[in-house]
Amino acid sequence: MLLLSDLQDGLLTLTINRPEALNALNSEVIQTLSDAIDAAAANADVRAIVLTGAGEKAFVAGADIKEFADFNGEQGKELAARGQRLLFDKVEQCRKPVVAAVSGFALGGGLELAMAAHVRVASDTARMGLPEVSLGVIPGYGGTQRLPQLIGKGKAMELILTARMMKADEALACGLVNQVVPLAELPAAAEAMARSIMKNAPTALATALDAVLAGYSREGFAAEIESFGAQFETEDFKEGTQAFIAKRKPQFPGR
Ligand code: DAK
Repeated sequence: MLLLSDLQDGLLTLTINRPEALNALNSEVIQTLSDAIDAAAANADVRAIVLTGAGEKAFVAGADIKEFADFNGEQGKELAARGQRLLFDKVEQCRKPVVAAVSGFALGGGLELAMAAHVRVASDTARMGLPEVSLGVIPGYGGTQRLPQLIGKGKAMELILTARMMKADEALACGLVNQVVPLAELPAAAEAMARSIMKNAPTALATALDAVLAGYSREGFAAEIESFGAQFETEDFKEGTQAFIAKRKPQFPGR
């Protein structure tokens, strides 16, 4: 099963279960998770959601590179738009609080998913980054928008342009995650965070979520989708993704 689901006393835990591929997001995972968020939103027994990845090595190591390596620009644009609508916006716009529990790698689409959640609790082993430009692509699931919203433009620029990974202490210091705990304590800490939110009035929580989101423009997301698709037409994209699959360093032809 690609997604494990467990409901206990109003708290739904959704676990992306593809540990052999470090829980990479292929289209099936995206659709399954999207359906699960819809079901949770409609289920009065669910008061909050914890979103996590199976195994300790990764929350989610990104979009499935093997799946999109041979896409053209139009397919890239369509998939970015579809993915944003199906999953990333749906998580962010969910009117029940969503807490991401992040252990190990949260890279690319994985970090974008964690950023779409409302609160992030990480283990001290977490490694986070947007490595897309090292693959010849750009963040396509809202990362160019949500990272600056969370940590500010300057630091977000640095992370996106260098493609480097951040450790948990740095992520905490810049506000990318809300709390860092030892790995063994992560499930309990994420649950405690969710339950401390869930004890509050559900209608007030839903309205507060809406009000916070109302302050952010949607224009940047549309621009990201356009630029993301265009990047799929470049030699840099072909080289970056092929190099990942062949497990070698890319040699970017550039312009
Ligand atoms: N996709 C597919 N498979 C992945 C993967 C990924 N993102 N990440 C890891 N895997 C697979 C590896 O290929 C390997 O599979 P086998 O070789 O065993 O078959 C298995 O998971 C274990 O990974 P490693 O052997 O590489 O494990 P290591 O401990 O050596 O390294 C690592 C861990 C996280 C440093 C490494 O796996 C890594 O660099 N992974 C890729 C990280 C990354 O660049 N993620 C993608 C970022 S770009 C799109 C919209 C948005 C996006 C894309 C498309 N469309 C709308 C089309 C966003 C793109 C991204 O997320």
